Amino acid sequence: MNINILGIPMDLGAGRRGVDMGPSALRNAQLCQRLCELGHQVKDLGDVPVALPETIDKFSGSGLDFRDPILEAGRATVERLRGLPDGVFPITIGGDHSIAIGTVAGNALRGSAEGHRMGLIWVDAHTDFNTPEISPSGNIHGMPVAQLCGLGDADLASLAGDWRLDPRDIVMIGIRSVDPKEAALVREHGIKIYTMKDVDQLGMTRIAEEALEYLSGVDRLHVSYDADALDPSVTPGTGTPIPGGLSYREGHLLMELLCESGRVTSLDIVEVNPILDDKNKTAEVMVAMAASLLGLRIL
Ligand code: 6HN
Ligand code: MN
Ligand code: MN
Ligand code: MN
Repeated sequence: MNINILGIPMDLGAGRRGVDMGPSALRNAQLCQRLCELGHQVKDLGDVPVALPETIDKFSGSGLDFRDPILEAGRATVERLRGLPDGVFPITIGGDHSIAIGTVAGNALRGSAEGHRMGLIWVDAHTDFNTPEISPSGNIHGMPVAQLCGLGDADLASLAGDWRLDPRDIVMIGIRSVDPKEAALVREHGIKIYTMKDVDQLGMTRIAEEALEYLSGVDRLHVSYDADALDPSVTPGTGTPIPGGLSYREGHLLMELLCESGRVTSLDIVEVNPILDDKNKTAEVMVAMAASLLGLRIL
């Protein structure tokens, strides 16, 4: 397979600094080499330009912190992804989770002016379904899924042109921290959610099977993998760690089963924060997760 890596060194959507160094940490953890060893052709496209917080006005534009520079990086992300040739599998590496507004939009619009029917598998401790009105933190990394569905800030939503993600084409896995108003909004939109309780009770095999069946009608499938989906003992280097997360094996098993399905068409790896990490352990774990999603069956 032809894999293209695109870095988005973004920390403007998060409450803590340092996640902008995620792309470096993931490259340092041999992302390209690991995928090459699996027999893929891998090309690193470098990074999308992202403004430095020290050089800009936090309150520019809409009143949402750093909305304008996040919008600008989102536009650049959409342009880079849209222009990729058919058959390329993009891996976008963050950066905080606000980058997913641009990555999902860009992948949905690739090779189709009106946009594909895109399925989204959101692997995260959080549902990231806040809007500016209900967000307790005001941080845009807590809002990308709502934005993709057309809620919230109109300019961020229009990164995808007229295309919108259908809430019924979303499956979330690993969820264990949702803000009260966010929970009501998620319920109202009928998003399919597997909490950690579901992971405990049903097991990851059944969840992966159900998720793929549930998304059987989509023609593109994007996986957005937040490092905080995993337990903080596995991925300590992340800005909003929540205890009681996926084990190392549960995280891998999900990737292995998605790999086996042959249906995934793009991937994000986000929220790796080297400042908070232990000797780049989190980046190494997330590289291993990507390798499981893109592994070849050898046994
Ligand atoms: N992430 N729900 C919290 C907020 O600030 O809206 C946390 C969001 C975390 C976002 O980890 O990608
Ligand atoms: Mn997230
Ligand atoms: Mn299509
Ligand atoms: Mn999260």
